Amino acid sequence: MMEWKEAFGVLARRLADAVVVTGIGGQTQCFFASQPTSPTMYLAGPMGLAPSVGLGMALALPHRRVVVLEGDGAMAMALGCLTTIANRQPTNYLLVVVDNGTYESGGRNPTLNAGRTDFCALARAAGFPFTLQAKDAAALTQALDRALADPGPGLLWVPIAPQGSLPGTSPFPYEVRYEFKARLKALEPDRALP
Ligand SMILES: Cc1ncc(C[n+]2csc(CCOP(=O)(O)OP(=O)(O)O)c2C)c(N)n1
Ligand SMILES: [Mg+2]
Repeated sequence: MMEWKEAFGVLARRLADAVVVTGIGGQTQCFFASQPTSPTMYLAGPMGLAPSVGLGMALALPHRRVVVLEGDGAMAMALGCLTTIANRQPTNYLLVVVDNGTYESGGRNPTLNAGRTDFCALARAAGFPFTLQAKDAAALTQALDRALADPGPGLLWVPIAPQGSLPGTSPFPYEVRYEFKARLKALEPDRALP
């Protein structure tokens, strides 16, 4: 099974031109630790919000790929958002579900759905036009190439090994906004940002 460093290393490299939203827990910590250069909205606080925050970004920035990294536990907590995303059909939207089978950052208990939920089938049933699964680094690279080119919304399911221990550092929330804006401005110097 893929280790988090491998999976998040591929994600950080491949998502340089995308706008990224990370869900609380392993996603925010592991992506931050992988030193991405993308404009990234690192979320903290309630679980389950990242896919919906990403939907708003995708609708506001239709010319740019928006990629959401969400954990299996948080995804299971807010499954209804799949139907809203499918209903709006943002072609620039990709939802990556990082599935370590645990609430790693919440005490390492197994997720309520561990090993039994097919996230791709859920997304297809909700109305996502494509879904992919990647179990190793080569498959993840290939899947991202396709997912960043094909019209979405897409869902990419990435099973990884439980981290055992997380990097432990998240960016300060008030810094996230300024850094996000600065990086987006660097990608799009001519665009007026609010
Ligand atoms: C609504 C809500 N319930 C509980 C928590 C506490 N909590 C923070 S992260 C987390 C686990 C998240 O699990 P998952 O989405 O699978 O991410 P992982 O940490 O495994 O990468 C929990 C229980 C929270 N932040 N919000
Ligand atoms: Mg998890």
